[in-house]
Amino acid sequence: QEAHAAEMERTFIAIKPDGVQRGLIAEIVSRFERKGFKLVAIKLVVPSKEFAQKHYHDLKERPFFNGLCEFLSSGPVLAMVWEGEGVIKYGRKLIGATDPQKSEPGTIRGDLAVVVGRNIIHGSDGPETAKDEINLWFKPQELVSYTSNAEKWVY
Ligand code: 3AN
Repeated sequence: QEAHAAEMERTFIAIKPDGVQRGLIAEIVSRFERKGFKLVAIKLVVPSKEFAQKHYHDLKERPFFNGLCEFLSSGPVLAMVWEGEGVIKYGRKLIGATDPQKSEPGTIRGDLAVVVGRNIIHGSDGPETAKDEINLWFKPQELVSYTSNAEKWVY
């Protein structure tokens, strides 16, 4: 299984200030862990507003852009990189629909959030954004390569 380990898919996941303040870090991290995905980077940061604008640059024409960037930079964010087969798409599935009113029960937003402006978590929406967001939030040396003992039982 070593052969595909090097090119395993990665995604950027962030617990936003509301999720951190509500004490949901362990709950959310544990859902990704239990699934069988592997944590390769993690840090707690308070992003500047400029940094938040970079992160959400795709949404700059939307009416909620300013409020969203104010919010993301209002407190600590738990930034992470998770690795695993299909982790980008399946990570989005674990997270649930953007609007928590439409997220299914069993998903992170379905179980833990109520309104779209406070939907507690971000996940990259495709391979290109995953790459860009990982590069924006992390230096290459912050991504940790290691063999997890669970891997041979997950794959
Ligand atoms: P997702 O986070 O599910 O990928 P996006 O990329 O459409 O959804 O939106 C990014 C973030 O913008 C959402 N997580 C949410 O916090 C915020 N957002 C999206 N739509 C709205 C809205 N109608 N009003 C307020 N905030 C919104």
